[in-house]
Amino acid sequence: MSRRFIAAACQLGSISRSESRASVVARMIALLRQAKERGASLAVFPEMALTTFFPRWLIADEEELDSFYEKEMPSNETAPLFEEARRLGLGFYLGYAELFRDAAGRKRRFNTSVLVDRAGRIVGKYRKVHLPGHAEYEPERPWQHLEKRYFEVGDLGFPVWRTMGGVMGMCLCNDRRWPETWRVMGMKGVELVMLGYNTPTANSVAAHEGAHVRMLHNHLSMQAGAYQNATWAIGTAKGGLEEGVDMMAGSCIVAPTGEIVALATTVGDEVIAADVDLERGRYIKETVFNFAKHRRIEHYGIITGQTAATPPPD
Ligand code: CDT
Repeated sequence: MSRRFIAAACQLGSISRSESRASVVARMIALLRQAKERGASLAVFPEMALTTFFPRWLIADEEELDSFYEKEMPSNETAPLFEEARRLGLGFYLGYAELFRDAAGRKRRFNTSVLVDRAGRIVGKYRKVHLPGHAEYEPERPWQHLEKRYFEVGDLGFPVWRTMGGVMGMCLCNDRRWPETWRVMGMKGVELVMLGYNTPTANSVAAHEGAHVRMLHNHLSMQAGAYQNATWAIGTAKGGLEEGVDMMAGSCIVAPTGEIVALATTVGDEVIAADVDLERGRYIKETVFNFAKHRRIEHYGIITGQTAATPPPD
């Protein structure tokens, strides 16, 4: 299978609370077709791509809460997306809220993404590890970020998959800010990391943090993660004014050199594409980030041994 192909980020504009899955899926199919016209064979959709970003609300009614989760993938509502991607010969990454009952009958909820190959088969699943926000309602916030309430911490680690010509990895939104996310996949030889995000343009608990700085952090995280692990990265946003909250767009495709090679210019539904050569990171993996040669694991134990930082006493 070719190690060089065109990949697309399929950014979505805002999704209202009342928008149906059918309507969102129709928008996504339109984006897939545009990606195909651009020559793409891989498309990356946002985190929780099928609904509005519901963790911004405290939702007390369980039936209503459950309505934001997918109980199967594909489902009747998402099957047309899978069918169209297969017809077009496009693999894709899709983020969604996952709900299932385990063997003990307990409801399990994860913030999940799947990787679908060009034949329409799900070849990989990832469940978000770094859940941002809080678990209890916080009245001082202009909007909530209740991911810690609505999801369990992912239980699948950071797997990679050899598929579609390369070593593919996934993560979700806040994961991109953590170097550990990238390095664990880097240690598995990842060549392309796909991720979707839902990020407000304002910091709800630190109003002084400007939108430009937040966009800088968005790109900085992906560019550093890509370069330091010599991998491609595709980050796809859900942007625009969604239920009164302005969501950052800025979807991008980052080369293993850390350079942004494609960047969204709108905050709405938009396809960006780039020529992805999976060989491009090889010289970095063999030189400056030749892990076998240069990593000094005898000094890294603290990274997995503790969570909080412990500065020396005054
Ligand atoms: N969805 C997601 O992970 N968003 C976060 C916003 C953090 S604000 C509590 C992000 O890191 O972009």
